[in-house]
Amino acid sequence: MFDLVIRNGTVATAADVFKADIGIRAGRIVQLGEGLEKGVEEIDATGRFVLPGGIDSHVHLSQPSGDNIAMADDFASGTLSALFGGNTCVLPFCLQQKGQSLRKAVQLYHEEAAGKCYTDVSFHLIISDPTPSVLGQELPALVADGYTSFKIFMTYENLRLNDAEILATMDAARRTGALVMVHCENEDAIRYLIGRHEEAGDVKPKAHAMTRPVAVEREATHRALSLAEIVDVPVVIVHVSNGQAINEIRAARMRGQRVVGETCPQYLMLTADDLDGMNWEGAKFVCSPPPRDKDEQAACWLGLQEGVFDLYSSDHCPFRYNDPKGKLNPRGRSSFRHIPNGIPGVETRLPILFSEGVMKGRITLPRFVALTATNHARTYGLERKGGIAIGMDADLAIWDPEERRTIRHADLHDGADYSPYEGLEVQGWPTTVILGGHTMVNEGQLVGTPGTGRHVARTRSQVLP
Ligand code: DUC
Ligand code: ZN
Ligand code: ZN
Repeated sequence: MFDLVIRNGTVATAADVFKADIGIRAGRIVQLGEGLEKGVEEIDATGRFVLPGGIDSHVHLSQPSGDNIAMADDFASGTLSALFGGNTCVLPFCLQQKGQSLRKAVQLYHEEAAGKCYTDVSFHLIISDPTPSVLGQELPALVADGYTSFKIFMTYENLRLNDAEILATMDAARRTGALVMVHCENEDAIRYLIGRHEEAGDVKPKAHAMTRPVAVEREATHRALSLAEIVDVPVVIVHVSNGQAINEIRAARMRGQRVVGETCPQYLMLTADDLDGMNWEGAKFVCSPPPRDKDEQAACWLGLQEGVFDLYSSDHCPFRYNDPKGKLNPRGRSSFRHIPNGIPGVETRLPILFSEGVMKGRITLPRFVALTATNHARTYGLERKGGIAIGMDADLAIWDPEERRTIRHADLHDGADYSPYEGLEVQGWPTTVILGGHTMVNEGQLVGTPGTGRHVARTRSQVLP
């Protein structure tokens, strides 16, 4: 007897598409085949696709974001939104504040997440203060405990590392077997351009994009890849927005480097012109790197098709728009510099790629699964996740490829008050979502409870030698 059987669906993995029933017991997939015997619970997936639950390996939840600014999602609303968007696991960041111990930061995030999650979660670290004790003692211990990846920044005054610090941090990753993710933008170049725009009195949201042009990202991408080559360590280049940065990744790979590229929906769907809205509405699209133009969108699509990108993540980093602690905070109303950086998107990530990618014939269904689940599991060491096979966790999303929706924030579940994709028409939506064998969303209705999702310790990245 199975706990749950999903019948008559079209199953897709990163390798194949096939018809099969799925038998689930004790939270795992235990049988694939035709005409499976009865389950305590049964789901008829006729006419539906059964896919591995989405894994979004780049989200920000409950992250401190500066004085009097509040992120719009905590672990409850953020993972609920992820769940309704077809995800069963998200990887948020655990931010080390300057002077703070990494271990302490991890503890605080665990306290913040406990009992609230609707999907599984697994923390990346953010290292902002790479002292000898952080790199020599705390990091190796945390990696051994399953926090096997961390992000570093080349921008933001209180987060950026200089080249010496980047080298030391990459070297620590090499020694401990952690995977480094790099935010590539040149802080000094941005500061210079901000000064020029402010002098000229240009402080509107669009100036955010103008002060972070492609060259800012290309230079930093080149430098990050060069430093990784010197240390001899693989890296993830996160949230890549344009063709020149893509070419840097291609060139590094041609030299034999191991590089994982990540892009996000905003670089496929938005442009810098979106930051130009009336009444400061452009603030809704302020994120870093900024959206570019149609040609750069095309370059990012090509990157997804040809394999420069292994990862497609949301970079969900939500702030409310009409809120004194959000985009329209008092200082944010006066200059682009003070508009909090980031946009929501954890719930719309998968429907956008399914509709614009699979339904429009740009990518195949197996490529969709690879980009949205399987590669995230392999890159970040999530065992038993990201696939449909015997022994894997029963983390599944059942998609109706016929369902047409117009994206409206009113229908989404995050804590923001807008969607950057308001009005976008999509075809295909995840209607039923299963986490560890528990039906969490059934035909669009929430049936699961908070706390069903747990923190998952990770093993070494498969990208590492
Ligand atoms: N980088 C991110 O990855 N997310 C939001 C803001 C940023 O700069
Ligand atoms: Zn970043
Ligand atoms: Zn991010």
